[in-house]
Amino acid sequence: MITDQQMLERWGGESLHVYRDRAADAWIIIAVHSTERGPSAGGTRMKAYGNLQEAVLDAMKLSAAMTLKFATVKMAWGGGKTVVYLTRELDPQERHALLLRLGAHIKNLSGQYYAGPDIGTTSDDMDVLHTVAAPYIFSRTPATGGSGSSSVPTAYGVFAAIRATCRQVFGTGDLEGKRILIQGMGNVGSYLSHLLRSEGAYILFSEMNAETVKHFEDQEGYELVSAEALFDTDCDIFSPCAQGGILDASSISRLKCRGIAGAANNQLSDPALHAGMLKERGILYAPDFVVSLGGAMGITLMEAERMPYEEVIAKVQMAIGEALEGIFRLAEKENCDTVEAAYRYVD
Ligand code: PPY
Repeated sequence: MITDQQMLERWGGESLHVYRDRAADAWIIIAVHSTERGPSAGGTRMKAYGNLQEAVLDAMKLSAAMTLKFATVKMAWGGGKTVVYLTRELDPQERHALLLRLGAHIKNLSGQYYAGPDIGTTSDDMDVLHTVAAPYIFSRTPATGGSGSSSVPTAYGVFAAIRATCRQVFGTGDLEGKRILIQGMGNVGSYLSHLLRSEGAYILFSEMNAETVKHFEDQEGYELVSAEALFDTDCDIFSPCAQGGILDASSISRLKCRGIAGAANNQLSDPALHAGMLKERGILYAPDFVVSLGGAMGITLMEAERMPYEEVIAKVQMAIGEALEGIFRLAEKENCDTVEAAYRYVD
């Protein structure tokens, strides 16, 4: 058992705000990891957790990942994240009222933290938050002047990361005939699959939602991989684009891929330990906080810097490709795993 003090010290963040929301039987956690480079920013995750500790830990880990994302591309932002831990189903009015109360908490932080959407929230929810927490809300709907979902810049970033990973593993970034296994065909996974296919890649996918499975099997002709077979399937690149924490000693021992590059946050259960295991198995791991930073970069460039969309997409791909190239080179030179190399690269 580690103490709360040890937990907070290991996290290394600045402030952790935990609010009890009695009306919705929910907990709101806002983790401000760093404001050293600039205000903190990060999405709003709304979902059920097993208990409060799990929810708080998730907010802490996700906010730390945001700091790394912005630092990798030297942007003047820091890491923050909101977790709304739901303990029961809410009807639409209750959910709306909860969002307004969350907005008041964000407003109270006076610009230390800027929010956007994440798992469980949408641009429509950002419109609601904006009514009470302007100007600290990103990714509103285009109808109200926002940049909408960040899934497309995120997908372009993952696409660039897969190319950079292939270049390192196979000596060429040519994706023709490469077998890419995507876990999770949500907004990012599905957009990514189209980018990859247009370059001649062969797409395998795993997905929980039956309707989505049917669409991608029947309409797109992708190869379905069952959840049980996910880690045992032969592929060139495995791209986790669903939940975090999927890579541990057991799954890593089964993998039959040459590289990993996906959008999910915090893919390694224990980054220091599991990055080493992947290295030993000869699997090139593109650190998730680099692969997935296209969303954060896209949102802040479009909304805070008003950069045109096409320029943002080009910049996201360039920045992620360059960062991974630098990280892979550093890992080779220092004979360390890629997560360690990424921390050194960011420093
Ligand atoms: C993420 O990349 O995980 C994010 O949360 C993206 C983001 C960045 C800035 C504001 C809101 C969301």
